[in-house]
Amino acid sequence: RLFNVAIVGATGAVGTQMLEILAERNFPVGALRLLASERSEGNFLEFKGEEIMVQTLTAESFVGIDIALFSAGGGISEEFCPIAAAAGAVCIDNSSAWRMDPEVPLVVPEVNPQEIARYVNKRIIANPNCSTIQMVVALKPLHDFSPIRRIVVSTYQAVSGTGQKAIDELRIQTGELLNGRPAECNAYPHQIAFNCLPQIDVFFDNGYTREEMKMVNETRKILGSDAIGLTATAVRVPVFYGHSESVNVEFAGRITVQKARELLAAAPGVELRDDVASQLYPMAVDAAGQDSVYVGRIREDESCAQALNFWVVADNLRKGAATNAVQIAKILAETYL
Ligand code: A2P
Ligand code: 11C
Repeated sequence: RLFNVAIVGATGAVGTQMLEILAERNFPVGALRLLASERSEGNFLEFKGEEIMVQTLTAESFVGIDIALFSAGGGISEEFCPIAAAAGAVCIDNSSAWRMDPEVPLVVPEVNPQEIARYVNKRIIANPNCSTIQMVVALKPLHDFSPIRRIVVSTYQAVSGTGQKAIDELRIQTGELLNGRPAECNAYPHQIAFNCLPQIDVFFDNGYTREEMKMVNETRKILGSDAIGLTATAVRVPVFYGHSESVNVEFAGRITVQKARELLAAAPGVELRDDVASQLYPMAVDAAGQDSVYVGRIREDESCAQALNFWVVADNLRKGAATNAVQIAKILAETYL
């Protein structure tokens, strides 16, 4: 059976990846509707060699649609997911709008695919934040072996997480600064080229950013445990594609480095890159364009008997967003629709 698919935000950094991944994975697409703002009306995007016209998103856009993939920001998802659901579509939403709604499943297929069944509540399935997805894919096999007590994570996040305008800004600022001209800042409050910004999204009253609190709350929901302690520092770095993370994790029992390597080597969606003798470890430049979550630099925390350190990297637009959404769509289509 073929499924009629809509992509909301089809022209964006994640939307274009969704289109590519649907084609790469040969998703059984019937009709394909590409939706964006009226600025893009009439532009064409390619799908499997065919040019498809982008249409303006309206309340009528979802008639006849089976699966709607959303990635046009939280405000659009908040307004249009219920409209799409009422029209009969199941929404897979990449924004943060619905993630913490108790009736909406928050799904990473390698971790909690069974949650997809709960799409029936609101006909919405939430795709987690990119930095959360790659971390939980790596944590899941370890957590199954010995439950996690506490996580301390620091992120090094690519500008593509912000969207196309930030990708352009890093490129332009780099060129301007190398040519001795001043950098103009629009996407971020400060220069991002040749810099690191310890701020991703807005600050809350507790001094943490929204990105940091997403990692805390989403990780607990996906792993199904409010007992996990978690603290995060999220940093934007001048990298185009691929988020990197330093993760320190304490377990209920000891996990040796060898055991962690064994568990991760066998885990779905994970590729182990851990051989310091040959300077092999995960890097953003290698993860870009790939769908795996890369793990390396696994070490026992010498200051804490039951804790490990590791480094985890993934393409934030692919496994962190579009690939995860298409994986959910595939399970939904094959099992539930
Ligand atoms: P458009 O290209 O027409 O502005 P990114 O994350 O790369 O910034 O992409 C955001 C995506 O969300 C784009 O596809 C953008 O379309 C889309 N978008 C932004 N605002 C709206 C809107 N009001 N209605 C529909 N789509 C929108
Ligand atoms: C970033 N993680 O890298 C963000 C982008 O909640 O889906 C994705 C925001 C989200 O800036």
